[in-house]
Amino acid sequence: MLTLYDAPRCPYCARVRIVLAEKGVPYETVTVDLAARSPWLYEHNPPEGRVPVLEDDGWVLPESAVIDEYLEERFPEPPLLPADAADRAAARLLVFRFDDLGKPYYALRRGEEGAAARLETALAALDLLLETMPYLGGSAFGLADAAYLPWLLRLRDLMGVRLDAHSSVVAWLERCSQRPSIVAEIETVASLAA
Ligand SMILES: N[C@@H](CCC(=O)N[C@@H](CS)C(=O)NCC(=O)O)C(=O)O
Repeated sequence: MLTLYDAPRCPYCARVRIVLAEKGVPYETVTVDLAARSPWLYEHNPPEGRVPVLEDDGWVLPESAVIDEYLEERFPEPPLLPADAADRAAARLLVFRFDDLGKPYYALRRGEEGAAARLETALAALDLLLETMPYLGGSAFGLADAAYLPWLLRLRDLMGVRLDAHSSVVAWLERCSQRPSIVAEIETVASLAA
């Protein structure tokens, strides 16, 4: 049995929740209070004791991007990486370079000067990419989409960032929002705002 050490408000956890839902894998959730984390978490994901952490029959794995790759290999159906090697590499490159969006996102949250402009640049780059393909993973929804969507949902629904200037990003969000895995995340984000 899989156990996910999870925090609803954590977008990195959301990456893993989306992949588990897409693959229809049953799992147990341990909801972590980020303000009062257990010694177990610090022991298994040192030094910061961060979530998400996945436990698979006693074997423990941290880091959302690595967990998602593990889930892809452990539960190959439905595939969330493209069949073609170059396309797979392109999807992985996007996940690897997530901080191009993540850094301005967290800078904006901290209220840093210039962060909004840097975020716009990152969104414009995503928009350009999504002009050429329906999903960040290429022709089908995949790990790269799961890796970015949680932040886009939080920008739109919690931080009030207008995405209208990036029409391909908006269309992609709408496309992804048809999926039960993303509907569940939209509900989770709404519950955070409440
Ligand atoms: N690189 C990690 C980042 C995980 C992360 O930053 N999780 C946050 C919650 S969103 C956390 O546990 N923060 C607690 C802390 O840093 O002390 C991943 O991709 O899993």
